Amino acid sequence: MPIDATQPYDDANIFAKILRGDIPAERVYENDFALAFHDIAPQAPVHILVIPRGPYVSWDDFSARASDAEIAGFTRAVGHVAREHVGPGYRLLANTGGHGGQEVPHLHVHIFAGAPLGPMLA
Ligand code: DGP
Repeated sequence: MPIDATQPYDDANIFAKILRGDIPAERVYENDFALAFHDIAPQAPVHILVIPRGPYVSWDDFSARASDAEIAGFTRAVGHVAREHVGPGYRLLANTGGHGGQEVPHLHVHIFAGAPLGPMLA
């Protein structure tokens, strides 16, 4: 069920539980500000999610409230995964809010790769 991305952050969400280590995830990379792990229901041969460690619902929330260090650390984590774990070529996607189809209310960037991905929107 898509979420309302304007809601306050709720740390009961599944990605907050992964960050706390309450539930497992197949971790790919982490730094001080971000964590990358495999999506539980991959939609491409390689499907990795990158999330900030901080409590942000969406990209607009993150860009408004996060520190420069958090933004840099998160962006560098996406780049690291793109360089080291996928290729040749990849797609980044951040579903946001109800119209964007976001289901987990913690900012996440999908990285799809591992095969030609076809057109963006069906
Ligand atoms: P979105 O629709 O953009 O909010 O995508 C949420 C993604 O999160 C979806 O592709 C499936 C993935 N996901 C949901 N629950 C879990 C989980 O418990 N573990 C992992 N690794 N991925 C999950």
